[in-house]
Amino acid sequence: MASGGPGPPLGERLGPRSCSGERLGPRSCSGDRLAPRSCSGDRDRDRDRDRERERAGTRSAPAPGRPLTLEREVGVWDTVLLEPLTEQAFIANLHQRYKHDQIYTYISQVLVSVNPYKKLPLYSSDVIRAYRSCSRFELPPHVYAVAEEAYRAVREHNSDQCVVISGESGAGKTEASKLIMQYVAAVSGRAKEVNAIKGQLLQSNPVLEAFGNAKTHRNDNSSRFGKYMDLEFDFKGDPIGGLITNSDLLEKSRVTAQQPCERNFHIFYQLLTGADIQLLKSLKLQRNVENYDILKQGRPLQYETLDDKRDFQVTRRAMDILGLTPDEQQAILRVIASVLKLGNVTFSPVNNIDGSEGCVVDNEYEVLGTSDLLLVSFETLRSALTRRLVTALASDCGSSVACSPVTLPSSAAIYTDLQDACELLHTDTASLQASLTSHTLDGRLDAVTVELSAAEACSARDVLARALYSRLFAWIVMRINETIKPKKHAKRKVLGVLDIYGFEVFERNGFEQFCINFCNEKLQQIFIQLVLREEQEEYVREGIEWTPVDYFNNAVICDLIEKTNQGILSMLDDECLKPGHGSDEGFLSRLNAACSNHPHFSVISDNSSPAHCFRLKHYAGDVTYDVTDFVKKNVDALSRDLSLVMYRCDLPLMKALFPEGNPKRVTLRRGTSASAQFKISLGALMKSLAAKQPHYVRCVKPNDTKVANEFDSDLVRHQVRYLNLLETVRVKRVGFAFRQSYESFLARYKMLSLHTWPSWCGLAAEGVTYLLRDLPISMAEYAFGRTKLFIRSPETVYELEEYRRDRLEELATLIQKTWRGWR
Ligand code: AOV
Ligand code: MG
Repeated sequence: MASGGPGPPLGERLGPRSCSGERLGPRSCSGDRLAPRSCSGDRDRDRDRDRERERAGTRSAPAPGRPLTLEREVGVWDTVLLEPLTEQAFIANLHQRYKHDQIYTYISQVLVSVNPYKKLPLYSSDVIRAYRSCSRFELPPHVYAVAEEAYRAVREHNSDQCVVISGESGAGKTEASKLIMQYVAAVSGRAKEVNAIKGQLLQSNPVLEAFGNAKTHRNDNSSRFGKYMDLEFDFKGDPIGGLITNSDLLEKSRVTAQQPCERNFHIFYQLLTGADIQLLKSLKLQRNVENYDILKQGRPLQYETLDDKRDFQVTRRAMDILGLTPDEQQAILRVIASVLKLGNVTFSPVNNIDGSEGCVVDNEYEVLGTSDLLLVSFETLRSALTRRLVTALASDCGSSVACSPVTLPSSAAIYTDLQDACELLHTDTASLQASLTSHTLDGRLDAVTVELSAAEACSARDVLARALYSRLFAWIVMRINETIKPKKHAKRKVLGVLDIYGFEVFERNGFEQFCINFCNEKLQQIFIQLVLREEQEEYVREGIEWTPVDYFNNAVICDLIEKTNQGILSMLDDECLKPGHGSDEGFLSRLNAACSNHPHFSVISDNSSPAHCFRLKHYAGDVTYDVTDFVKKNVDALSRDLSLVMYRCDLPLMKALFPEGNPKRVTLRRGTSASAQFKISLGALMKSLAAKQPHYVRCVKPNDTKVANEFDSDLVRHQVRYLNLLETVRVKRVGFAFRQSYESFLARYKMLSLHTWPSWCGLAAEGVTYLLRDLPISMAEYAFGRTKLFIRSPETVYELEEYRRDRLEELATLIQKTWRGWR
């Protein structure tokens, strides 16, 4: 196949386009239109001058109204132009720019963002205006430019887009995703109805952060769920609604356990600190955070960077804007309060009559003693007390002292957390107490009740608390979706924004880190597939001259984790299917036996780590996982008894949270395991991303201490390596910005040449050759593949679009004139 020529020297080229090859939006900064064959020579010269200045680290004069902060750029904006291209030079360039608060740098269409850990004057409405009116390469790199490009493609080319934001925990993904949403909200339509929709889309963030974010070691506002949000637009480019996919990816184990220096989800602290006394009273809560076991495992409980009191007001306001009624909000807070209360319930072992170990809810200890004293059965007394029917007891008591008010426990003394939880959920204490301390085993013919040990009851309590919280979170997402879903049934296009929890390594890494890091492996895989692999494969397929770029493909790690029947997740599920759900030790020995020879798996046999661990060599580094509780967390099964009790609660919300508790829907089938559900959700997410044209933001964390103005080169080097940034530069600097089949190209631009206008009857590739010859575009700018035309720089595409627009205007004027002449 013919090639468009050898191409300009590397330093002369502007970064090419993202991976999938769809069109990029045109428009010049000044708004001037260019006629074909007229001033393109001047434009080329201007562009070359700009590129020269850019390489030297200076810029052309800012456009009128362009904010001063954008003027003095340092280093190289687009590392495709970096010479020499070495890892050291790449990092030095990021560092130099970071020192001058220039946190954004391009690798062609990929944006690299270094977390500044301080407020920068980069996000004003002036800056938004500047990016609104200029094309990507006319202003310094910015997350707004990525947002603009994606939004423009939705609006002008009617194609679905997504922005994939990745990077490790604390690197700035969530902030970037919010900036993208803010940008789109600022530049899209302003009609009253549209503004209301935009308000709701933006207000979903504070609610989701309150319920889905928490303070961790690495980030004081760490997302503990994977969020993918589709913003939906009508044909004019006005937002008409959205859809949030939460994909069962909430780190629900945090509800009942947190590591030192970490906290539970923000909403708990917000509620206790920010609610007024009446609200607290109605929820049976006290203000003191210390009173709740599930909130005080991590310590300290308050942090300067978090203003729980203020944030509670923000959350409440956002819920109002999202149309959650006062009753719905009260129900949500009742569930939150019930989780807090449930977390305080403890159990003590007792011996059952048959000698086996059972347990009682701790306060019942007192009841047990009292029942002896009153010569009344424990069950009768407990049932009377929990139903507050103390006076009705008298007739049942065998002891004459029973009627004495001194010996009868006052209702205050037996006022337990369990009872509070039940009152909050509108259920009776006896049923919940029974289903926490015993378990019904369903045989084919009859059911047997088995008493649980104190440890088993604690576990049932935790499973219930996690189920309450995670199902509430899913319900809130569903409820927000109900509000933001497009009201019109018009044809719509979407811009998706993916902000998922980042890769993390702690001193102790459990099931949660394993899931989070697997999720990041999958995201890395999508990046590799679309940016590094497919792009290169396409050049080979199309016969374009090409020097392959090597990179590490993490598919091997994804396989190790998710391969059907042989992957780590399958082995975990197999272990959980064993009678009694198997054990962590059983799971580890399966793993060690099956994976010991895998290059990314290490059996831990030395003394450096505990024996119940295995190590994975992830794309982003080695992580040692402790298998303790893997099995339990994977099963995470809520007993049928608890589901039934929850479904029967009189709080209407509970029917929606525990539909499987409906006696009519009772099934003996095992539920899907946590890891299997996670895998399914991830698969769906990846499929949805792959169906859209992606834009990438790669976030980099400059230091581990979360402070401004500190650039730890070693830490950055590590991220540059695993994010494949240098490989991306290599692929992009010899690549092409744009590719399109000859047929589509001809259909769009045929009016630009008299050879092809109004129609072309020959081979499409031939028509394109004539068309390009008639345009003032350098041959070095394009190459002919087998089925597609490849164009090197986005600017050429912008120019083509401008030519097309001018030509269409000319044709429209001509038609009008002719029409008038006829009349
Ligand atoms: P993450 O989303 O990548 O971590 P965040 O977006 O929450 O990280 O950023 C962490 C913190 O860094 C924020 O709370 C801000 O204080 C600061 N930050 C990030 N980006 C900017 C910016 N552009 N300007 C100013 N400060 C910023 V995690 O959710 O933990 O993976 O699971
Ligand atoms: Mg985040």
